[in-house]
Amino acid sequence: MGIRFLTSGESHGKCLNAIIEGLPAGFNIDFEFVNAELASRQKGYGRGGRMAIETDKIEVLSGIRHGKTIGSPVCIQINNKDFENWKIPMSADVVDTELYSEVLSAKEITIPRPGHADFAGAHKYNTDDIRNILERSSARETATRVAVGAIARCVLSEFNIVGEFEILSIGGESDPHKFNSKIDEAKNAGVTLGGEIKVVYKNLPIGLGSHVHWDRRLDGLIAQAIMSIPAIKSVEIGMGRDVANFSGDKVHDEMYYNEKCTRKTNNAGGLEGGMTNGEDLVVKCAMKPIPTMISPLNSFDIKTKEPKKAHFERSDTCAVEACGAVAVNMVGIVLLNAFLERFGSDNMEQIKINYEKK
Ligand code: EPS
Repeated sequence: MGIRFLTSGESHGKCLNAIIEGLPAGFNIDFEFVNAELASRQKGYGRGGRMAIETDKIEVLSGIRHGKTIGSPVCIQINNKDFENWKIPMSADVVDTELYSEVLSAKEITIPRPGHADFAGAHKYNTDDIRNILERSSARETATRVAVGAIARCVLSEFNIVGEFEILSIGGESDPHKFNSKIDEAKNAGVTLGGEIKVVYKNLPIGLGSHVHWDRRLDGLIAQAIMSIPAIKSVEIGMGRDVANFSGDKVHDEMYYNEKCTRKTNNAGGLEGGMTNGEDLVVKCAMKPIPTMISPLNSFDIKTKEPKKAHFERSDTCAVEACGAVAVNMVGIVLLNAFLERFGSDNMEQIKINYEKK
């Protein structure tokens, strides 16, 4: 069995947490690496004011002794520094609604943003205060996923498996030198921009995942993990949707034997039959523009039903770079699970023995 994890926390609550179960005993967690990944999620031109407030870092609450895992569930925490400014509106305790009526009504939201979880979430959870939905649907939650993914990658790195991401385009512009001016233009217009991201993992052993069952196919598992990232609207493996436009001889990667299997192309993106084939894993995804905009779209008040402009709250003009950091770490979680399924054990020594026999 691989790892499973749950996250908790609201965007402006006290903290974000994750409990990770199933990590093998006896590997070092590289805290510097984990915190560097968290910092990478905070970066990028076009991020809003919140990132100037936060310095995301993990605090380990359990499951690690002297820097090493011991097989226990690992509980981590990332504090929200901004909570200082939200103590009353985000209080877990009952608050005096008369005394604090001004601050509470200032934080109440009744106009959903098209493209966000606001409308469906308020309906589903039976509330007319969209704050209850926004706080958890905020992409701030992805900080915990980055931390979990970075911990997963500490195991993978012991086997030389490394991942990275690259931004392919922002707002339709694919020249990196023009990204910042594109973002400036959007910011001046009060709108937001999405973009395309590529994630690549190297040195994967052959045969992670399986062809035998739908829910063991690695491409399916990767697609689920990527699509679960807020604002992602599509995911592609290797050549992606272009496979529909060429004949088979232009799509499949011819094979040669030269001490090992080699290929001139990697259109399959490292996956055949739902399994790694020894080539680099290549995953691409598209992020939509963030729905929270200074120039808001038409919407309506869910209490009064009157037409109104959508709610605006501090936001980012562009968070594609942050999304890249989330994507590379989400793929890391899926790969660790596939790796543990193939070579797994409760402890690192045994995993290394199993791996050597591969
Ligand atoms: C985010 C924190 C949020 C936003 C962004 C992502 O901070 P705040 O809401 O305090 O400004 O910057 O989230 C959204 C725009 C969104 O719609 O969810 C973060 O840490 O990534």
